Amino acid sequence: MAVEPAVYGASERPPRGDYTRAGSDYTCEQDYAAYTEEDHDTYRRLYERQAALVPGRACDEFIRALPSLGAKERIPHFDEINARLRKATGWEIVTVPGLIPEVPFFTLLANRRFPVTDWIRKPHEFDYIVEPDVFHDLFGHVPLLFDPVFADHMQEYGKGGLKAHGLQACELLSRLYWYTIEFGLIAQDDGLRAYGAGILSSPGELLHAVEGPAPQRLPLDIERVMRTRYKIDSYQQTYFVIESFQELFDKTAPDFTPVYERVKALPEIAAEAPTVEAEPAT
Ligand code: HBI
Ligand code: FE
Repeated sequence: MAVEPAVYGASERPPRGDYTRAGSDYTCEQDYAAYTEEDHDTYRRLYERQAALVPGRACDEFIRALPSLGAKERIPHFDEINARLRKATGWEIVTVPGLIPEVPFFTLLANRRFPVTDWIRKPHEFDYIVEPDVFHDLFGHVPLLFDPVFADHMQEYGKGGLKAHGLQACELLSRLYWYTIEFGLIAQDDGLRAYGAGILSSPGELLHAVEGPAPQRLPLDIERVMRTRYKIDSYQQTYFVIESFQELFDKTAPDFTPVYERVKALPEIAAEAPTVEAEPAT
């Protein structure tokens, strides 16, 4: 059954990927035969570059689980990753043609199924790509699904997404996703580390986020995050830092219904807003 591609953020372009392959839940088969030698070479080069940068910059849980992705010199078969992932945390990855709408996306997460795009960027897009491809989805997101606490958090996020949809609060919840699962930082014993997939799959953003002088790094505050807009076409100027995945799990466990009501009544904060907001004159 053919389905409509998702509309992502403010982007006006139609997403790439062949959505005629997708079933009603937006999943399809990994089209392994469609990969060319150039595609495998792109994956190998992306993996090699990024694997060299993650020591000392990615969180311990990520570093430990990275080998579980398997093949580095070619695009892995998702089935092979699933044999290990199911055993570790009961999660599995499923193939999607690209970005999918919020409700099917949240439904997959709520069922411990993580959607992974199967196509890979072209060589001229090696350094920058707007939409997630198989390298971002696998290298960025899948290692942490091997961590039990993070894995449970992702499922709760999916359930929360379905609830937020009914409350017209998906935009607020997607900011939480953005500033944690995509661009989150974690303070570990030996220093600041990245756990967000958007950081971990980008060489430039990894250096900028973890050790760059420019961005502001704030402790995770759910309401502050939900008020903060984000930019999809530049490095982040604001990151939110957690102390542990348990903190992330605990802070996102409460019912957000009253939080959404409070946040909707408050002004938005720009992506680059300074930490200290101007005090009203008294
Ligand atoms: N679809 N394949 C895919 N991957 C995503 O990360 C994704 C998506 N659809 C919606 C979506 N993310 C966002 O709405 C998140 O903010 C929840
Ligand atoms: Fe992502």
